Amino acid sequence: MEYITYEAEGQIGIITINRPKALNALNSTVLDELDKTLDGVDLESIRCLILTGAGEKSFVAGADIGEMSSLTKAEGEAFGKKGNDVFRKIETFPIPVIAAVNGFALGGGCEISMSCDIRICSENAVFGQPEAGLGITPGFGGTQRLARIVGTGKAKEMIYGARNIKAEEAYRIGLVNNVYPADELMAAAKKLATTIARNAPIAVRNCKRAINEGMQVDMDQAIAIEEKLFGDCFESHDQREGMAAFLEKRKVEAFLNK
Ligand code: DAK
Repeated sequence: MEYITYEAEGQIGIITINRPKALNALNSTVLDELDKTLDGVDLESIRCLILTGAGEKSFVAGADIGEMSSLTKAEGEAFGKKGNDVFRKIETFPIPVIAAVNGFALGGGCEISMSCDIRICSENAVFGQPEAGLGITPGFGGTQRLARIVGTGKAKEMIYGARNIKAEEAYRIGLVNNVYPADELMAAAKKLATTIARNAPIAVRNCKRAINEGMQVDMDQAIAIEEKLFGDCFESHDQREGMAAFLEKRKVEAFLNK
């Protein structure tokens, strides 16, 4: 791969967008490689993913403006679909994905972080949707996900005004869960991923589905979704072991993802 690196560290997979000369901007090749990388994750052994950007300055500075500048309407739509498909793949990926935002997260960069389950960032992170200043709308789900995460008022202020925000404000409005000194970010991401990976994998996957799918429907349907996913955990090795360990006042021996 030219622009993506993938490493497995125990039960954690780390995907790095590695195009630092363009501040990790997303061109078609980056999107294709990201798609292939996700397809290649070994879901038997990996229980949580971390997505980050190479270098100290930028997570992802957006979709590639050079590549987009001369697109026709049809090509623009196709580029938008390519990005949206990959971002939905992240959002619906069976295991949790943590965005470790190490600098600029602008346009498509903010959008890809929002397709992850959890965002944490470095103190030098900057978030924003600058598209209105470039003559376009956000095209990788920004109008939808930002409004859902921070509320419509804040999302509209940021998107209409093409206003970037710094890490502290992103924390205050709930766009990120925590802010760390830059040199502590990856350790914090790995610690969080390890905490998640320690829990029963089928349960964690079902929790992700319950939250994501339940948030799209009314409460009656949402509760029905939860019921199904709750029921699905039973008769599994991990449910039996988790409950037996509690009743026998011992630690869980191992969750086996079955
Ligand atoms: N695209 C391409 N190259 C980029 C880039 C980007 N988004 N961001 C930075 N670069 C490149 C710069 O051109 C420069 O390259 P060289 O000149 O060295 O060759 C290199 O990265 C370093 O950038 P700077 O020299 O500008 O670095 P600074 O520290 O001075 O500034 C910056 C950093 C992040 C503030 C600045 O680079 C910047 O403003 N970048 C653009 C940020 C931005 O506007 N991002 C949003 C892009 S729009 C759609 C699908 C998707 C989208 C829309 C529609 N459909 C088709 C439906 C998404 C749109 C976007 O994401």
